Amino acid sequence: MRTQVAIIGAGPAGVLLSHLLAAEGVDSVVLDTRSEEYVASRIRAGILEQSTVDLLRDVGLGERLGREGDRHRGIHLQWPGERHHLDFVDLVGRSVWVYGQTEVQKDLVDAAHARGQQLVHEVSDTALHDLATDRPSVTFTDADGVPQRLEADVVAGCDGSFGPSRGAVPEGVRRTWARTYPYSWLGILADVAPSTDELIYAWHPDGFALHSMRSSTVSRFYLQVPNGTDLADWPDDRIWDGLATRLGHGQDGWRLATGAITDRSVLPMRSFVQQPMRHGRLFLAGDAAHIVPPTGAKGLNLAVADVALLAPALVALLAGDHALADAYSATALRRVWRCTHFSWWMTTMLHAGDDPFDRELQLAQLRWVVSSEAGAAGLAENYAGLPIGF
Ligand code: FAS
Ligand code: PHB
Repeated sequence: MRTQVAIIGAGPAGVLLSHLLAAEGVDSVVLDTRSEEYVASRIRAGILEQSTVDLLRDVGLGERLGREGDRHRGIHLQWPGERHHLDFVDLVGRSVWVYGQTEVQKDLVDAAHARGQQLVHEVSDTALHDLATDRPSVTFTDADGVPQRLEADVVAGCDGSFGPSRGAVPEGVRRTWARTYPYSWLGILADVAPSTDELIYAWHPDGFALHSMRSSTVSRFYLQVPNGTDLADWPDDRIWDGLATRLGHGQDGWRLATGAITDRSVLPMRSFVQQPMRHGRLFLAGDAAHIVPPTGAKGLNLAVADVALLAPALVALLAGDHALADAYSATALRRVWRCTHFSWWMTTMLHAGDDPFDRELQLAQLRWVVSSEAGAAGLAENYAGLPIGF
């Protein structure tokens, strides 16, 4: 097999990259260990920032998003007895959209099928070769158990936090930073109309809670739980009681509606950055290069921003112009570290620990953010997203 760009990973980063390359006449093949159905079914991100929406619209992927996406002006920040709305449009002139990653993935894959994109699923034994040459390749075993070699001009590592690409950067070349937070998120999907117009991020002494949503009939909730939490210890009643307490059920007449829980999972909270995001003819994008705690709603949006930078860099490289490819890692990492900081800042501000001094600091920071236009604009600027290429 031969192509111009071998893409490892058929998640949002990999399939969006193939879409942007195809628009410029560059051929690619996308590989994934999982089935197309499995990748499409993963419940993950829910919020698209302005830059992501603008990009998807610009490249012909915005039609269903425009019909089914829900534009939000801002978010609510809450702590016991108080709830404050931050209006991003008033503060920084940018919005966010509620449109689940599963929907983005569906739109990407539908477009891939429509253009005849090669998506090779259920592969195994993926390995990267000769990355320091101009003839790299990827070997793998296909779904029929047949060993394959995909020769390419470039390899794009879009294989998430557990793929082989990040490890293909030699130890002496790569540098990594990692932080594991002392709590996780228990996330649920529920068949119940949202009890709020826009997302509620709630600080509470029992732990953080988030009221998000997927549509007018499906809500998405998260609860801060200890690391290693067993879902068996959280029956439905305990989940709803915890959400009601932390989100302020009964506060100023507000009520939390409950419903059938259709999906539940525990998500550890991690920050991770690897640099450089390029080694020879290997380029990393998305979770393959960085992980952020989801408190800032940055994971998916950062993957999109990487690919928006990488696609034109690869098109130019394949035409003989190396400038954008040589600048890719440094340019991408500026945004990666900005989003890594913001995600850390939102996470440490909103998740109560046991230390009473830290709790007072968190409440003081929340009071400042909701009462100071500068503080509110700082959150809005980061949450609603910086322009691509920041
Ligand atoms: P992805 O992980 O989506 O895709 C990588 C793909 O590579 C996968 O399909 C995988 O099967 C494939 N792959 C792995 N190893 C391979 C190999 N050896 N060979 C071939 N293919 C291989 N972000 C938010 O903003 N909000 C959230 O609420 C949120 N919740 C999340 C919950 C979970 C459980 C996880 C894991 C992530 C969550 N994220 C969230 C972050 C998430 O949305 C990611 O940022 C986003 O999926 C990144 O997209 P990709 O970089 O394409 O990586
Ligand atoms: C979600 O809806 O899944 C979601 C929303 C905002 C976040 C994290 C997750 O910060």
